[in-house]
Amino acid sequence: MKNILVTGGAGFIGSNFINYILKNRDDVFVVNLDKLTYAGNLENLKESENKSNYRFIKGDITNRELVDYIFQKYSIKHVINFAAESHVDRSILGSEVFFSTNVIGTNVLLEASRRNNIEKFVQISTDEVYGSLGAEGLFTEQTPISPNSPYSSSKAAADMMVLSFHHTYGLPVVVTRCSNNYGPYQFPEKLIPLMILNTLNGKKLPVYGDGLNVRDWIYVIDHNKAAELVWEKGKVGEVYNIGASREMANIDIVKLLLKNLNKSDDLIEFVKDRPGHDRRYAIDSSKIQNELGWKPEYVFEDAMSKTIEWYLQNKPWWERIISGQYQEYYKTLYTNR
Ligand code: NAD
Ligand code: TDX
Repeated sequence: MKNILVTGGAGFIGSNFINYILKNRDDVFVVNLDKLTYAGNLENLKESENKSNYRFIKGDITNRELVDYIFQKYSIKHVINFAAESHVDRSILGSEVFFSTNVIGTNVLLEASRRNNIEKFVQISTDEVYGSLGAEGLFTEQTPISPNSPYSSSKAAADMMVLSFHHTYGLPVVVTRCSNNYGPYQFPEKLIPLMILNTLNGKKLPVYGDGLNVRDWIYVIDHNKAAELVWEKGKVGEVYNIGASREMANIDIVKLLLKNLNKSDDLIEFVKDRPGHDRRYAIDSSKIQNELGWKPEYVFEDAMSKTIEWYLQNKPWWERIISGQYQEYYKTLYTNR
């Protein structure tokens, strides 16, 4: 059995990771440590919550005593750190919690990992640490770190710290830097679910600036399969970029969603730009493809249709987010046991 601590496993990517790994393998024991911030939703994990090789612990990765207790109680030998404050717009409104969770929290996990002789520490980072591209070029692992937002600078600081723990202490770490994800269970503050829900609710779709900022989109399961591979096969001390080579301007994503939902472009409203808005992200993922044999499996058009369909079929899931009821699910779940 591999005892893994998955942090932030009630968020979008972490919950998809846990559901995916528990469905596909029986050699893992997963402890999910999540603070259940506004972005954490235990309803994402309904298919996993009763499995015997899964435990949920509500708690903060900055809590040293709790983290130490978990490492010891569950003999943790692997850490996959998804926990983060993840929304750029929120980091612009207030950065403190981004540095607390993304930097201090990661430090707490690294120190506990060091004390407990772990076998692998996977830091789930982001392409945003590289800053912004012009019209040409791709981010490689050699691209200088040049973050532009409080969010991306907190993630960049964490990356540097994680790599330094390998250099200094020989801690077996790996860092992944993935592009923009889409799929089920994404919190409706991010572009794709926000635009789907606004369309379904007859609201305007706020496109920042000229709508020509470009993001490189990947289906969440492709990201999670890459993370699993990097965890098991990634060379310690290394960084792996993850991306599916599907660049799209924001306005084209929004128009695609409207077309799929049979609604007119009149719902689009151009609004004031995000301060410091990065213009373009695009990933060169040849390192993970050549060295670890990963490649994206999902075709963008199919996975995007599937994602839209998921939001259409799972209205109660997002209605409970809008009403705030999703935050009560934790109590229901744990008082019934
Ligand atoms: P998310 O905001 O949906 O989920 C984050 C989770 O972390 C939530 O469940 C939240 O409750 C938990 N959390 C926050 N602070 C915590 C703390 N102090 N202690 C314990 N748990 C805490 O984020 P996401 O989109 O799933 O992203 C997951 C990771 O992937 C992040 O590290 C993010 O930087 C990275 N990433 C995201 C994307 C993307 O497109 N969403 C792309 C590349 C990398
Ligand atoms: O209402 C909106 N209107 C709009 O035009 C929102 C929410 C976003 N946008 C634009 C801003 C970006 O150019 O859409 C693009 C995507 O925005 P987000 O969904 O906020 O994602 P982004 O800022 O690109 O960051 C995401 O990808 C990298 C994740 O939130 C990060 O956690 C990840 O590291």
